Amino acid sequence: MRTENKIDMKTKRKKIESKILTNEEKLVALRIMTTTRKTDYKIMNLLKQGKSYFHMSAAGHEAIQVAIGMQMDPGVDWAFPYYRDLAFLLSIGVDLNDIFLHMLAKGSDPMTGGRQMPNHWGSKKLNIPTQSSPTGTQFLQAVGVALANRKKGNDSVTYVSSGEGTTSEGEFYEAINWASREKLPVVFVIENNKLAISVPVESQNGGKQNSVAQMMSGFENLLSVEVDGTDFEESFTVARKAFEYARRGKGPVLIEAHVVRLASHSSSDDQRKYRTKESIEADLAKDPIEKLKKILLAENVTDKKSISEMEKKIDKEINSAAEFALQQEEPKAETAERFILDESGKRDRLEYEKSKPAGNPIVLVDAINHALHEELEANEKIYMFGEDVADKKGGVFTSTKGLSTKFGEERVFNSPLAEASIAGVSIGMALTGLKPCVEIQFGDYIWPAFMQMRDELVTYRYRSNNQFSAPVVFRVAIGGYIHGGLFHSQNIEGFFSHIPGLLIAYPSNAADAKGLLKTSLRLNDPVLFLEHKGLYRQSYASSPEPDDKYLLPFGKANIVVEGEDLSVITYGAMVHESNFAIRKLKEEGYSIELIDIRTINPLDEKTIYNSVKKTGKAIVIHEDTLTAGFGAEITARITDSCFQYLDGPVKRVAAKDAFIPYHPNLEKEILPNRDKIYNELKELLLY
Ligand SMILES: Cc1ncc(C[n+]2csc(CCOP(=O)(O)OP(=O)(O)O)c2C)c(N)n1
Repeated sequence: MRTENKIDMKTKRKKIESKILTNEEKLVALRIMTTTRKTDYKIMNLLKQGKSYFHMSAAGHEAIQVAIGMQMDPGVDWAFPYYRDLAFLLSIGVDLNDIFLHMLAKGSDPMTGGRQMPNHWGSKKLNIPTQSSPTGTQFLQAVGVALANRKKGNDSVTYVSSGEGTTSEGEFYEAINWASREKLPVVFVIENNKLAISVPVESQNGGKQNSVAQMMSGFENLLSVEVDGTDFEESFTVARKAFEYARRGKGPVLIEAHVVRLASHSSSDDQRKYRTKESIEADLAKDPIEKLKKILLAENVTDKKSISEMEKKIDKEINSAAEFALQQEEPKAETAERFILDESGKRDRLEYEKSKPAGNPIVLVDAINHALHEELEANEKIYMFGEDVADKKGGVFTSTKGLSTKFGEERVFNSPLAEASIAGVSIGMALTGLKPCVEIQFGDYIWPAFMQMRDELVTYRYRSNNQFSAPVVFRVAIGGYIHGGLFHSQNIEGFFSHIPGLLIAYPSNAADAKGLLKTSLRLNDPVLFLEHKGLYRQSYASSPEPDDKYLLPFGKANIVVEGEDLSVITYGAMVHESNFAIRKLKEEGYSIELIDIRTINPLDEKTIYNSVKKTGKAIVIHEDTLTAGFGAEITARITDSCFQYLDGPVKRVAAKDAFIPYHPNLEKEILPNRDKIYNELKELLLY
């Protein structure tokens, strides 16, 4: 249902340009703030009646939120509000019905379809990517959105908010750093209520007088300001200046709005357990709604009777929105697994293997480089960034050589040395419809990006009920045998294979690498593309180059060698090590089938099972450590599906459960190799 909360945009723009806040705007603000407070009360009542399970209140934060909302151009600007931002949402036109549908987790909840807890806001039409729960991940995505909009030539500002506790997260600094380095129009608003659940700001923040704004004052281009966020007029003035600064292209803004927390942290919390009565009462005396009412009465902008009439009207609107939502259907159980991946069918519609790789022999790293050249040429939405990827270096392994020279540094550029930034910014860019392809220089250093990948990248489609998605391609150099221990040799697929919603490729040769990377760049899902450093220039991993149309499907294994006695299931560098062992055993009269799975998600179970049913024996081989490696998964599935065909135990060969040391004598002890594989194969053959 429509409310009168939203101010007419044309009027709003005109008024903002004039310097004076009008009485009409002040009354609209009071109305939205009151609607917010009363909505919070209503939801708390529904919770007490057992009709909802969770709630977080905006009480005490309303004034700054409405002041910000009034500067926004809804549907043009982008917003990453946080869980307390109900007043912000109402001020940019989110419908009360939608708020209640979301808070009651109904099937038609337009924000998450009942998939997330309440207070996880989102709106496709208002450019609000459905938020998640980790505090602080939103900052870098906001930077990514701002970067994408600048690259697209869109004149829009991105708003992002959090509480002051969240500014202790490293990604906050990374986001301010990136936004400042490129003068991006991002308005960061920190709603400082002096508490992060129970932790007071003094225990949180090392800035002068615990001020976030002062702490960040060293960044060039960043306009950093503090404001009494309980004072609507003051907040409006600061917010207007902030948006003007950002819209004029001067850079990002950080507003630290001092607010009060008038309720417990959430409905699961009781602040009386850790706050004094005096502190709670002191906050109540600063109630932003009471403050604004007092001013409007003193200025004769309104009177008590009109306020009371307004409140009654709001009560009616809220009750009718709640009633409407209560009558709607609950989410259907059969939808619980939908939208983990893209369901548009695009993956099936691509034309695969139209030709056979028949060009000049090419090494794996050059095949990757050529795939990137071809796809950047074919699709202007692709943007490529990471550490050292731009020329003249062109990547520490030269996989991106020549790309920035050919396509310009607008499309291929160096990121700051910060993996969470690479991930978060790429996700933000993808949310706007661009297709980022990013490089993580070494798999060993992907971990700062892990939160963004596990909780953000892969959950966007699911958590927004298919409204937003982030189909970023992460190229990552991984693997040992290159004198890189301890920290340039890790395999990471075991960790990532556990994540739903992430496609994973791990090619073993140049042609597969080119075909799979080109496919990755055309899919609507996020992809982890693993590149083995030891294979980059290895002659036995080279192959005739496929042409520019060549796409390889995910989920199609390659039978490298056909055989009858035993099935070897492997991928990456182990395809070659296994093949050396298999050739030796062939000379001894054994016939062994070698399967390169090529992609970890999806896994081509059919090819594996057909092979095992034929040979009756299976061994799974990978370079990653043994315990909970991906081999354990393949082994379990074979046991599950082929048990009656097996003539022996399903065996595994993998790295020892250790770190990968530097010296070759030590490394050899830990990693699998052709000799170890030979011995294991022989043992299983003789079983
Ligand atoms: C990364 C992460 N760590 C911990 C939490 C649990 N958590 C949720 S809200 C919160 C406090 C946030 O405080 P602040 O940023 O000051 O915002 P406020 O709730 O006070 O508005 C915590 C610790 C979380 N959601 N995400």
